[in-house]
Amino acid sequence: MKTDTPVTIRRSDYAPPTFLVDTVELDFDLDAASTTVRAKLALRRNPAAAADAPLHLDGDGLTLVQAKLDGVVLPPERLAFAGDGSLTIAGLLDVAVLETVVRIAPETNTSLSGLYTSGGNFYTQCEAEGFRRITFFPDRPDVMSRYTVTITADRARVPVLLSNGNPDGAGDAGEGRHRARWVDPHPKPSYLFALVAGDLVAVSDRFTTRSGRDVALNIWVRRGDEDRCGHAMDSLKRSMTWDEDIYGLEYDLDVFNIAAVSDFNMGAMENKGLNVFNTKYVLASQESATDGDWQGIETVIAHEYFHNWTGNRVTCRDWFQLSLKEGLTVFRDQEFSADMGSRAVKRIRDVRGLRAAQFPEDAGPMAHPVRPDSYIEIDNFYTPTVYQKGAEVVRLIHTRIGATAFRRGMDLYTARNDNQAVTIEDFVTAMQDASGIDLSAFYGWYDQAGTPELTASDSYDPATRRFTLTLRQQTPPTPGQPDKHPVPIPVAMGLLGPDGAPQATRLAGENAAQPGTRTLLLEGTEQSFVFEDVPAPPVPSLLRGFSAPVRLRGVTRDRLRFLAVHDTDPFVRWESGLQYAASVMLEMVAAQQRGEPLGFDAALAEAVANTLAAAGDDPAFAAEALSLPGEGFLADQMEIADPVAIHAVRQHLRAEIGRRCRPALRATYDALAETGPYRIDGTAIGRRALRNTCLAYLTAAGDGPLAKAQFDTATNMTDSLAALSLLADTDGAARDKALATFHARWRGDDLVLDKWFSIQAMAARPDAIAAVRALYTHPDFDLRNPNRARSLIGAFASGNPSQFHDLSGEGYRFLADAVIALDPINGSIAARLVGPLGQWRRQAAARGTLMRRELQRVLDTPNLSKGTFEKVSKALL
Ligand code: 0A1
Ligand code: ZN
Repeated sequence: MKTDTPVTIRRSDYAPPTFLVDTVELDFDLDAASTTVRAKLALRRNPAAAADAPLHLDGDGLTLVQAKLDGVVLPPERLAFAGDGSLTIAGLLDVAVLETVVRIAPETNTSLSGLYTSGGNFYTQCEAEGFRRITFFPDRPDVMSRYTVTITADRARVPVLLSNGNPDGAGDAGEGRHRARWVDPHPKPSYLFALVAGDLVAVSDRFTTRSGRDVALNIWVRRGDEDRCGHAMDSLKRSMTWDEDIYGLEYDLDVFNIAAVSDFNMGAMENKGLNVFNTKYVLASQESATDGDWQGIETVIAHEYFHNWTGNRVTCRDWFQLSLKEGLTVFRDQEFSADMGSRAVKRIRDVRGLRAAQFPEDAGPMAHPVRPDSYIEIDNFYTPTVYQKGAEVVRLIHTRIGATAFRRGMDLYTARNDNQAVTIEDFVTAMQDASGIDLSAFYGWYDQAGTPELTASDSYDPATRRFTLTLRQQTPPTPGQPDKHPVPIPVAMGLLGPDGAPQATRLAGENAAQPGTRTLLLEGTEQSFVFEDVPAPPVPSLLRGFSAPVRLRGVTRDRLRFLAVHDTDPFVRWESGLQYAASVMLEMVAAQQRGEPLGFDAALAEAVANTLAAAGDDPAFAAEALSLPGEGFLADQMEIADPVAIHAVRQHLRAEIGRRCRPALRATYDALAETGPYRIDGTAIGRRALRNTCLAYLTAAGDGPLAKAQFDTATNMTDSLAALSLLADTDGAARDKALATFHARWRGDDLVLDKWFSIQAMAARPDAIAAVRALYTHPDFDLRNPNRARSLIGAFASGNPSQFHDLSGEGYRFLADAVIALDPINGSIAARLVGPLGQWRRQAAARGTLMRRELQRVLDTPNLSKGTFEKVSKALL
């Protein structure tokens, strides 16, 4: 039996709130089984709303004990409850005070939205719509209020009581209980409310802002984790300095608290003055954290800190504007990380990530614009499109108007919109006003889904010495958007002479030639650019630095090889090598499908040899250049993917390159052996990355003992895990022993144990599905913990394509079983994990049918969460 079909919320239906809430007083009497929340709201009719409009309060799973309006208890007939738990009260004066008392049960809250417990401590998560699980409130971001919070709890079991803003007194509450008060002077939307309470310890430091404010910095963790917070604290201080230096933005409270929790749905949350973090993005030590973990911490700490201005001081009017804060804040954290390390390598990694997650999303059933038109469950729209593509769109504007005008635009944006809930128009307008450049065409990037395809063609006329470059764009249709319009595409480019030397460029109509990179702007469907005085047929280098999130077509293999060696732009050098390899590999996939021998393109071995020879200059870049296109990237290039053939080709190539380049790979591997103390700077990380890339090729070529030796002697998690993941793909005793050793050593550390689950889930062995099913019932597996659920279910479905797509359909069945089991526990995570089944249109019919059958089985499950319903029903359309 199907319950109510969930409602679709549309952007075009936006209506302002009927009442504003100027101040909120919250009083929590904390108890894991039954917490009492008293709320006092100072209400004021919104001048923008009708004079007789009723008050609408969201609520979800709340037990109402009492409601008083202007001091008088409201009789039940004044309270109109709706099926979704919300409450409407009519007949209010223009100014009113509402007091409510509700009960909630944090310890049975497995959704991790609202107030919940983890390891006996209390945490909240309110974005996007969790505050309504704490108290009755107009839970929408355009209602901004000043909060005062009082927390009372058992002193012995809950010694630490935290909320937003600045502390404002604490004291005894009798009967073994104590109390603390917090005042947040800044008005904020309810999604930024936070409470953290429990038996926690702080790692503390201080920061003095540019204008002299002394800020206490605290990172709150479980006892025993104190010695793993150093990197998070350093990253925080660097972020604070960077935002002052680059944007003139300072912190605005006396304390900045971060609390780490091991049960958390996402990476972290920017609650005003009290960020809550997944432990994964706080805790790190040499022994337990990989280089990826160190970098992830730096990025996420920066991201949440930067939200204090882009998100908190200036927030979103409604959830359709989510990218207003997320796209902009990702852009800011990307730039921060680029400034902290190698800009080129950072850009390569970000583009890799965009293509791995966002491009497929934009070509699948959940494709949506950066600013969506509708949603059923907003949790489903915290996506690579809203975050990463949103950041690319901000970058397009940055490229278009230049860094100086962009900074002026940011000043204007924050000054005009401070303490307001605004829209993407307010951002674009500020950038336009600051630059004097018409940016109206850029709304196409916000409102149109799908990845534009950019095709380049050119001709050279020796008689006139003219070179004509023609750029053409086209965006494929996406669900609900059959017809697409052209969008403005900045194409950063240069020309190389036949000898590979960079050439100055002069467009027809210009007086002088310009050296270096210049940016062409493709505005219509097709446009030709004529370059004058070109002495010989040049090779164009296009989309330098990945100047637009598009798929570039039409570059020949010869040119790719040429650009990979000669271009001045490191991104294009890397990209050309990657595209060359991808083109060769896709041809091999076709051969594999026809049952023909795979062969080998000697140019690939040559490229590897050249890269290794020059690797000393920039090992991090070399590691990127040596990494073959991933299986997902290749699948995304194919109309109908063939995950098994892709895997076979990639393995074959790795082994072949490993064999042909063995001496050079081995020499590099040996030369990069760690000698001095462990460091996590860019150079040290780059050296480890390159060394482990060499190890992967050598292992693929049959040098098994090397990985075992590295595993046995590694002194840091990066090297240990790199070796273990290679061993995990092999057969035999060494594999089992290494996995057992690793488990025995790390069984007490959740974050490392997640890696142990993931490595096995991603091992491309024929018994993978059975192994994953066995791990699902392992005593250390816990479906309720999002990190653990992702480490097994997500890692298998997204990180092991050849086994997930096994023709038996058992991989699909496992995923559907897990989603059905998880949905009633945590619908938000279940909806995220179900994603890979939605890609059935990109698989051959035999697989597609099996995938659809599992989607249907999920859809037929009674009481499915709104989020999972939305993902599955859209996938089946
Ligand atoms: N605003 C956070 C992301 C976030 C979103 C939802 C959450 O719970 C369902 C938690 C965090 C960020 O961008 O970091
Ligand atoms: Zn964010």
